Parts: sequence; structure tokens; C-alpha cells
Amino acid sequence: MTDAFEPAPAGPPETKLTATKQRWAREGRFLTGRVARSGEERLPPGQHLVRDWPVLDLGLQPDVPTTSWRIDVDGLVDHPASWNWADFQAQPQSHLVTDIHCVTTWSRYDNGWDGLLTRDLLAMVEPRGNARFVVMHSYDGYTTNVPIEDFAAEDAVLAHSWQGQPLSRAHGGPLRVVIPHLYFWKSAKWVKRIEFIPADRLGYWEVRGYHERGDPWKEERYSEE
Ligand SMILES: Nc1nc2c(c(=O)[nH]1)N[C@H]1C(S)=C(S)[C@@H](COP(=O)(O)O)O[C@H]1N2
Ligand SMILES: [Mo]
Repeated sequence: MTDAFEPAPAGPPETKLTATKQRWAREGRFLTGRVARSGEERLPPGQHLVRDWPVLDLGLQPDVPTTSWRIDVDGLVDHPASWNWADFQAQPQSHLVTDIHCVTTWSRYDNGWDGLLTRDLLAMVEPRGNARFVVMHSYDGYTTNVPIEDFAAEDAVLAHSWQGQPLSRAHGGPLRVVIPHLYFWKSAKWVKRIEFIPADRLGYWEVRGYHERGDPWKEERYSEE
């Protein structure tokens, strides 16, 4: 999957970040191979390809100007972050291209994202050993939950741009989460808080019958009970 990445332009050495990632590699932390697949199996079972990009939300698209936008990253982390838009823009930037798989059966290939990789965020906030799940909270009241290993996937990103343009309000701008290897309801639009917790807590769709994990390759669409 590394061919899906174009490294961000060279900048100042990120010594602490690099050191943390090397330590994780030694410890095998987060390295579970949970990334989107490609090749022959590119379209997951039960999905069909679309060319447009459907908009799905709770019928409320919050208007959050970058001048009043904030994000908090907190819970079981050693270094909580509370950033305004300028703070966020100052974080390391990456570009990558991923597919989208929505539980309503549409998939969309080759979406170009720019933003902060969740791995880079993790290296900064340093989740504690007992941080096992992540809850994303959004400006429209939406929430969604993932195991920390899924949040830490190497192609997961906090994206501010799509196809080189600022992410539109309809698609979650100014900032949304993108976790390509899970169904798209796990990718919170208009994200305002990322919380690290010790035990799973179901989000908006998960309490309404969607699967806790949402792996498109296993068709984890809805929970059995
Ligand atoms: N904040 C927020 N994020 C959200 C949602 C939402 O209603 N609110 N809907 C989810 C669902 S069900 C899907 S399929 C995708 C849709 O993203 P899109 O509108 O950019 O295609 O966003 C997900 N993230
Ligand atoms: Mo969805």
C-alpha cells in the first residue's frame, strides 16, 4: 500500500516524531496491517462504483468558519492538544489517495486528501497504554468510535482538502477524518474532538444498529442483534 503515498515536501526534521515512530515499530504497536486493500480485490463485496461523490449526513451541515474552528485531542493521552486553525495548519502535512466505501453500497476510487496523518497526531499526543478506543465528536453532534489500531492505520488522515481544494462544507469542511479501510460512516465530518478511552463506547450509528467495526471486506454493515 505504500505506493498510495506521496511523501509531503521535505521540511525540518521531525526528530521527536521520527523517534516515536521508530519506537512503535520496535514495539510492533499499531502495526496490524489494517489498511485499505488494492489490486484485484479493490471493490469490496456488495459495493458498486460511483463517479460523483454523494453527500450523507444527519440533515444538518454545521457552518464552522476557520476563524472560530477548534479541535481538541484528549482523554488517555500524555500530551493533549487544543488547536485553532493556524495551529492545525502548522502540523506536518501529507498527501495520499484512497478509496471510499459507504455502507449504503457506493464506493468511490482515487480520492486525493491533504492533511495530518493520524499516525503523526498519535506521535504528538502519545496515547497511554490503556487507550484502546477512539471516539470522534463532530460539530453536528455526530459521534463514531473505532479501536485505536484502526485510527492508527497508515492511510488514515485528518483531511482539510480533497482533490487539491479545501474540503467543502457538505463533505465535512473545514476538517474531517478519513479512515479508508472502514465503511465511511467511521470517517467523521466536521470533527471537533478526538477522545481516547479505555473501553468501547458506541457512536451515533453504532447505537442504531451499525456494526461496531465496519470492515467493508467482511461486510460488517450492521450488528446481528
Ligand atoms: N459529522 C458527521 N460525520 C459523518 C456523518 C454525519 O452525519 N455527521 N455521516 C457519516 C456517513 S453515514 C457517511 S456515509 C459519510 C458521508 O460523507 P460524505 O457526505 O462526504 O460522502 O460521512 C460520515 N460522517
Ligand atoms: Mo453512510
